[in-house]
Amino acid sequence: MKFSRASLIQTGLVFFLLVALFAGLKLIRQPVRPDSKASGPTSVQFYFSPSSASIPPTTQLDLMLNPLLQPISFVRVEAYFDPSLLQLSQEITTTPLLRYVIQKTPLPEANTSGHIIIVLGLAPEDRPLAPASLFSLAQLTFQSASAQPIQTQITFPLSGPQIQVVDLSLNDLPYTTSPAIINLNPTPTPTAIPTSTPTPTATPTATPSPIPTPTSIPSPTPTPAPTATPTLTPTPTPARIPGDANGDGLVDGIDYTIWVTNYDQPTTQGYSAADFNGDNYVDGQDYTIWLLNYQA
Ligand SMILES: [Ca+2]
Ligand SMILES: [Ca+2]
Repeated sequence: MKFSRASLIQTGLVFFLLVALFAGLKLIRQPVRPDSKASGPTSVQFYFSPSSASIPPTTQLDLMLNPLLQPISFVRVEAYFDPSLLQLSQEITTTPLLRYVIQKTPLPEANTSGHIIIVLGLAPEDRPLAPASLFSLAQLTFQSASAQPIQTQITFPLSGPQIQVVDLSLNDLPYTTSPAIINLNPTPTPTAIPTSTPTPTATPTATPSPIPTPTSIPSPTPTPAPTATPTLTPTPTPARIPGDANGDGLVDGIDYTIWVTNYDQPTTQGYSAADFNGDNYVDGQDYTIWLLNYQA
């Protein structure tokens, strides 16, 4: 009997230990569980307000941007419409929140091509006021250019470099777009013949993708024989301040002018051509680097 009693105690002890171990593991594991908060940038939204309209009468459509709390420093956006059906009735106006109008298609050009390009930058003095919630990026006023009752759309390019949104954390923000639906000269009797209007497939001008010149890998500086005292290696002073295109030690309007001159072009000139992030292309990322380092 004493033999079985001992084994009973032993088994009980082992069981107890196992339970304790299991509970302990659970306790340890629970707080470790990651919150999956490491979310990257969220998709900003481009859309028109109103999202559908009947023309005539002449109607203003607001090109809206919802940054979803990400402070915006730079926006490039394009839109297409069928100029045989719609015409802009006045010049495009843009938001005062992004005061640097880098590019804006003039009315005659837009009404000929049916293609609108808008490129806006945050002014350096507006850095604390970077728009982070829903705002009207641009105002487009359309009138009918056709007498036929027809449905048409104002569309965004599907993907590619035609749209770029950069925030103050230098994120290239992903985006979603929704077109505007325009009912031209709607007939009073709503004979709902849903003729699918062929959307004006505006041939997007294929921007030549920059030839990715391999960025020279910095050769590791030969570390001297390990000395006993771990001296802090002084960080090598960069040759130039980020955003300083002309290398005069200042980040100012001259550097902005150099950026504008080289905007939307491939380059291998680095800082001298305002390619501050060294990706061999001059775009909104470089603009934001200039902006973040601008000295009044
Ligand atoms: Ca400079
Ligand atoms: Ca660049």
